[in-house]
Amino acid sequence: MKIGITCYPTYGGSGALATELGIALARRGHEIHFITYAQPFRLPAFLPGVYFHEVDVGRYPLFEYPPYDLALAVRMHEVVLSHGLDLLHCHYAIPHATSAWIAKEMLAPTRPDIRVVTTLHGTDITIVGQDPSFRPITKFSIEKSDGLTAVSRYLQQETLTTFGCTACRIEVIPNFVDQNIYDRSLYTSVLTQQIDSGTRVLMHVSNFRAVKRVQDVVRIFARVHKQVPSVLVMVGDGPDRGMAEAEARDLGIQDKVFFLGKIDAVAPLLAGADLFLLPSSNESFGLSALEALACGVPVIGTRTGGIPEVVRDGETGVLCDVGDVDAMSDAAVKILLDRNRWHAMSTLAAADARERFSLDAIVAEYEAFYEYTLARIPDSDRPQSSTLSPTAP
Ligand code: GMT
Repeated sequence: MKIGITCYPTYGGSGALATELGIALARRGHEIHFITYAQPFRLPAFLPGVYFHEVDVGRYPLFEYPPYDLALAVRMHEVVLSHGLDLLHCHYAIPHATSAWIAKEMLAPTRPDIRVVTTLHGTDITIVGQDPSFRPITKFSIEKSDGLTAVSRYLQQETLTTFGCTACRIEVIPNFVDQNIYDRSLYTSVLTQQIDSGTRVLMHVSNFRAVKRVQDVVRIFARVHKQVPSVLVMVGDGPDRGMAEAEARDLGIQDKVFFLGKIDAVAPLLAGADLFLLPSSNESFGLSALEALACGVPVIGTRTGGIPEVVRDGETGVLCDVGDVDAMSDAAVKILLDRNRWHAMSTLAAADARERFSLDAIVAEYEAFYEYTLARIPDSDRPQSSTLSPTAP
């Protein structure tokens, strides 16, 4: 198949997943065209069968807000025609699914067979999609997609209930992890040069947005550090980094908290971690938690959204209520002080990630979903009342 993939190219779970999906599909013989405003951060310079088409918004003094969604639709239209794409796969509904719908309308006379698949990732439904400025267009765009997937059962249900599209068919295809990269045994910890062997490493990786509650990460660590010699490694950057740095200073632990900034390859870092902290207020899936589990790092997190579908509470990590910093730090201390329990959790975490979220199995699910979507009846033959597919494979 020839597939166009549109995602946010910057740091973030949806962009990471979309890029790794494209790379895996290319390895399986498909031709992949990334269509976005910058080279996706996890895409190496050149890979056979993978192409990158930059969306140039252009500048005009009248445009206080340059219309990226229109420029994207035009680029999608052009790439479909010039490369004969079969399908456009949009990751994150806004504005990608809207642009794809515009491109599809433009393509109707020449390529009525083009299909649009949209993967819902999280805040496109739970936050941005609920904003009154975007809600109607989010609902419209997802209903106009030929195929819809969500990364967790939680997100599937959330979409159905919050948008009230009870007839929508949304296939759950969970995120995956590449065990050839996320494997503790592949790396000698890059952290050991800086950290004593008896010191435990707690880690957090995110885009430091409000939903991640990065101050809670620092507060949990502060309590753990009082009882267990440890450091906190913070990977990533974003709007709340300053608040997290200030919290570390206020708590007098700034010399134990390392802010590393944005790092492309997190697996070598995760491989040196003892615990991963994810105290988010909501999380449709928690790809960073899955990457940690695959590296044998138990997760201390919140019992919210799709996290319980990824982390087995009590087995591969411990989940607590949002904001319950005491419970999360208590759980962390107990695991860190009991090496047998840590080893058991670490081993199970890696095995469970491998078994339930393997790249090969989940990429094959996407392939099957593409084939199913391409084989469906054309729009023109579809009954007016049914905007979305009744059943998927
Ligand atoms: O930054 C992103 O990539 C999107 C981001 C979001 O805010 O929607 O992440 C979402 O998609 C990831 C990949 O599917 C999930 O692992 C994250 O849980 C999800 N984030 C939230 O739901 C907050």
